[in-house]
Amino acid sequence: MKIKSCLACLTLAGLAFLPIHQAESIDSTQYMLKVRAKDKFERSVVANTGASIERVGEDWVLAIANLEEKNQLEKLGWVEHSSVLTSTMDFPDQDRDFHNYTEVKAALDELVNQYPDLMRLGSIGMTHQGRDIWSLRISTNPDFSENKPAVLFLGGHHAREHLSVEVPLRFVQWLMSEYKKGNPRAVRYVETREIHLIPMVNPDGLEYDIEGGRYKTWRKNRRVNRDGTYGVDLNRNYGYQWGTGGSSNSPNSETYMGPQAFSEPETQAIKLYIETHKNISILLSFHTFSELILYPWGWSNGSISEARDKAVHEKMARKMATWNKYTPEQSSDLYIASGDLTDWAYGTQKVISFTFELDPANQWGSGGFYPGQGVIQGVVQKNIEPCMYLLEYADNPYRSLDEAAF
Ligand code: 0X9
Ligand code: ZN
Repeated sequence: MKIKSCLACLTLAGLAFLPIHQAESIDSTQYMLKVRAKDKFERSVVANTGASIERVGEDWVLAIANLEEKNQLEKLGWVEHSSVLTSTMDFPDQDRDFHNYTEVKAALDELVNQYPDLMRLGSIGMTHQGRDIWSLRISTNPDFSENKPAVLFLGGHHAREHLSVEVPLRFVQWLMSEYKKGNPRAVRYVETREIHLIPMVNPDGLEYDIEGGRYKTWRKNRRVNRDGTYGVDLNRNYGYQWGTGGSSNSPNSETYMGPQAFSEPETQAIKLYIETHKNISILLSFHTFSELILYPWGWSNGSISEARDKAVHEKMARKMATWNKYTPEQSSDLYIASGDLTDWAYGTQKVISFTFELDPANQWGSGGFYPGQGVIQGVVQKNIEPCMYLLEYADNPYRSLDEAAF
């Protein structure tokens, strides 16, 4: 303790004698900037500040800059987004078992390294702040999609719902470790199914939620809205019955639907992914919390009109609830909300679609969005069988029905 504070004194004393410009240059903060620059001339202006251009878009660039370079670009009025580029965005120490953005990528890389013949990792799009949205596809024939029944598991639409990232990621890790051990079911699913994982749909929001080592209860992404507020609710931005209820057109709102359907790079990426992987027959989108299994519709109190589709959602939800003990119900029984992923995926692509609201059941005493890392293992465990069940029926979800009734 004493030595540390003495060192601090010495450092401070030393700084006091540094010439001003040297003292300033000690600030090593780097910023990731999205800068408006429409052509090579404007890009050269950006480059001339000393900032490094990392990516070039149609009328913008992503650049990494120090404080001085950032100030210069801000004076020009060209900076659209700015965020501190730091590796210290991390969970508070007592929650370090949760995966931040970098750790999710490392976990996915690790899976690919372990099973290079079974996995393909790719970026399906880039967020407002320039983060890649990662997808992992597991298949014994990973270079040729569409030839096997597929299930898509997604997490992290909402920034503060950190368990929703852990469960799909750790389910896939568990499945692969069972595969390696020779568990016959795991082997069968890896060999006969395609398993798609997009564990963190909203990395900008998630990193913001944990920035500074203190949770912010952030929900949306990090779009800079027209009124200077931040964020669109990604689960209100999908383009099926968009904006018809249970969402807000006020940018400052927690459930802001966005300026138009699919205005956000994150929802566009998921849309394109599902549209281009026609073999996805079932999807499961993880959220927290309330311990529910939800299925369409969410935009309307009316139920799915196609009798077999209604029955298959109800049946599968009820069955999955026997394992995790969550409550199965139609989304709109919770509340009406339009523009969510599952309504769009079923409504336009006919994908059998579920939302899980993971643990805890309620806010009081159990931590709500922040239940602590101690619950991770148990929540993953109780959701393994529901995930396995979806893999089982991916070839033909209607197999789960007592067809005699139809
Ligand atoms: O409101 C949501 O997007 C989900 N709940 S959360 O607490 N995780 O935000 C529920 C989505 C269910 N869909 C509808 N009710 N439409
Ligand atoms: Zn959510």
